[in-house]
Amino acid sequence: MVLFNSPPGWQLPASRVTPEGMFWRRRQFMKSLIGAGAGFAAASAGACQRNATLDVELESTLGQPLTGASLNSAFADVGRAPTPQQYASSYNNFYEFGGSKNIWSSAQALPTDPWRLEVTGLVKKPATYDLDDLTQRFTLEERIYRFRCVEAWAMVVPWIGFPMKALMAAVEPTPAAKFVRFSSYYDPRVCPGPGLSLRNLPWPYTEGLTVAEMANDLAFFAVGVYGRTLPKQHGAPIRMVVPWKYGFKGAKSIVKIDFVAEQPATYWNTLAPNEYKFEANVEPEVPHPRWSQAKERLVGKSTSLFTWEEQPTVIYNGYGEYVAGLYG
Ligand SMILES: Nc1nc2c(c(=O)[nH]1)N[C@H]1C(S)=C(S)[C@@H](COP(=O)(O)O)O[C@H]1N2
Ligand SMILES: [Mo]
Repeated sequence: MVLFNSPPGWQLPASRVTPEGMFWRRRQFMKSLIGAGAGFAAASAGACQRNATLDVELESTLGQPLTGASLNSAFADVGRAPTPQQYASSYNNFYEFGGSKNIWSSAQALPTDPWRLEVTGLVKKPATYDLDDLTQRFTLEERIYRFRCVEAWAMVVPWIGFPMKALMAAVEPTPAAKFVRFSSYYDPRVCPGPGLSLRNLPWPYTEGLTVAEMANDLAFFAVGVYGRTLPKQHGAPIRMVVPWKYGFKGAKSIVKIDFVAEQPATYWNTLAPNEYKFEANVEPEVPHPRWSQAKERLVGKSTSLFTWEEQPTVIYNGYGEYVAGLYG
């Protein structure tokens, strides 16, 4: 069966498969595609557009309509069509719910209502937001962003949410705040993790930015995608989106945001510091220790069941005009 045209090199020998690499376990993924059925055949691209033939079970995970968010025209065109949602929302990384890409159904165990997001640390006005606050306290907008995983797959996603700097304005970081730590939901009774072979992982999943990065125009909190509230597999009810960085920087299902003075420890950087840098900007010239970053493979294509389209990787994932100044 030829669902994949896999270029040599990205089917890693099992001995070299590390946590982030585990999602290339292709068999498991192929099973998920077959399970999802014929709906994958006639995919149509487009923000806020869902396919009538979307798999029913997958469709039941896709969240509630989220209206009133207008498309920000500065982030409407990335030179590529949005990835059809049936691909983006069934091909995820969320290690709390399994080590494969096929976690969309197991992620439904994530309890999102009630939700508490605590913003604390070096701020003048600490705050706690509940589920309704996330969609009501800040002005929501839609932004179509490129997305690039460190493992070289890429997509284009119409997120709905608000700029991180709007939250910063609400909590007022003090001058002592230099970094921000984002912590994901974790409950060992709910999150089976990626499997028995990987124990003692540094849960909860944490990520971090500098305060300057967080204040950048691009840095975004998503509470929705494709016109609806975030599905659990994408990190409901709120996740980070920092499109000039590799995907692992975008912590999902955030419960805590801490403004701190020193660079915080983060999940992947703790596990494998030479492979997953704290900064983790998309840089085609800087190879991952185990593979090149010069090219990327686009997830989903309308003409076939599933194909990878290869494209050159772009510095800062195409967002240099916004962020290059941060790294002088
Ligand atoms: N809490 C949590 N956040 C996470 C991850 C995770 O395993 N747990 N995976 C990261 C990685 S490696 C990627 S590529 C993106 C994938 O986001 P998506 O599944 O919504 O496309 O989520 C990131 N955020
Ligand atoms: Mo990733």
